[in-house]
Amino acid sequence: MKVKIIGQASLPNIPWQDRPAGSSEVCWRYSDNPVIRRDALPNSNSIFNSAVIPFKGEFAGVFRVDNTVREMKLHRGFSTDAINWKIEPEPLTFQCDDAEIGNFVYGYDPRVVNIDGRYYVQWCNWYHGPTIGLAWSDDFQTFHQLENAFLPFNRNGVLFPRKINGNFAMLSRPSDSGHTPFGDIYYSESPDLTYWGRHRHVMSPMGNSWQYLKIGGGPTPIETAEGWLLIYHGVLLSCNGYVYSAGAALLDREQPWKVIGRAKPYILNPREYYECVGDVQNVVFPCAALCDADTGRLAIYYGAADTVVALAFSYVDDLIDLIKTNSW
Ligand code: BMA
Repeated sequence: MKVKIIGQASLPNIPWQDRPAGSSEVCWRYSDNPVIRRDALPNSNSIFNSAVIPFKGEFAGVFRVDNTVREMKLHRGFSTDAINWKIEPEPLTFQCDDAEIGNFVYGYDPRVVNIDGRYYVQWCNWYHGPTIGLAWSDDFQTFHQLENAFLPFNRNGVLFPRKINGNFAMLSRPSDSGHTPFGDIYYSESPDLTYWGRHRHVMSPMGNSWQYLKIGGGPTPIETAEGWLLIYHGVLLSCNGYVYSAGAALLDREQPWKVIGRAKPYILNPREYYECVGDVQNVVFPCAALCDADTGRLAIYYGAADTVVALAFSYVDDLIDLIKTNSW
């Protein structure tokens, strides 16, 4: 391993398969995808765009479950190997001091991060429109909901795993109330997770590419000596609708709104059957990545076709090499 990974623990039990012989792909898929099927719960229509995290030597996660009423809920789950998951049939509930904020209408696309030993969930939360919901838990049992980070309309809230400039830091993607046909990634800071400011522009879509229409942050950024490794999604509009792919970028460690590099090719795009066929065709949507600091192995969890959760592997070194050698 060449690049030093910072602030991540050893994760010897990270799920892993070697890159298939003869493959030159920067990301390669788990051979038994999808890892979570759409009917993993008795009343699930689909389970996708979900977040997992190391927890007490094993793994925990927050899952997007759209039920057979087509309500969008968040469910907690646990796993010993991060591949076989026990997802709780009942949706997650949040303790909240403010009944208006705690009135859960819908939630989707969760991310989970550990900051100083506390778990924080970020999700797209309805409050007169989609915005960024936040909650914390010390034990994955009781979840305390905080104020929404921003006004509607916003999606893809992604906290950094440590404070930056003494503040909590988050990426987000201001949007509109519908299937937003635009979108840049922004950066914001907060001293207390209630009041957000120091808003900075991070990056815009890139014309004439897989991400020309809109982009949004994905898994929790991974700190390396070279910068924050950000995996994100990007969208193009074809004559057959939106196509969601994933890419990689490197952001400055202390000023993450400064982009050091941005790989030109996507790292993952919809091409397997379960990515191309489902409730929404042609979607790969990463929301979490496990990382082993010793080897640089990455296990990337992504929603496929808005229907199932799939898993792909890569190396931190390989993504950073790609960013450095083939960048915009
Ligand atoms: C986005 C979000 C995601 C979804 C994607 C593709 O706007 O709603 O949850 O995966 O569209 O439908």
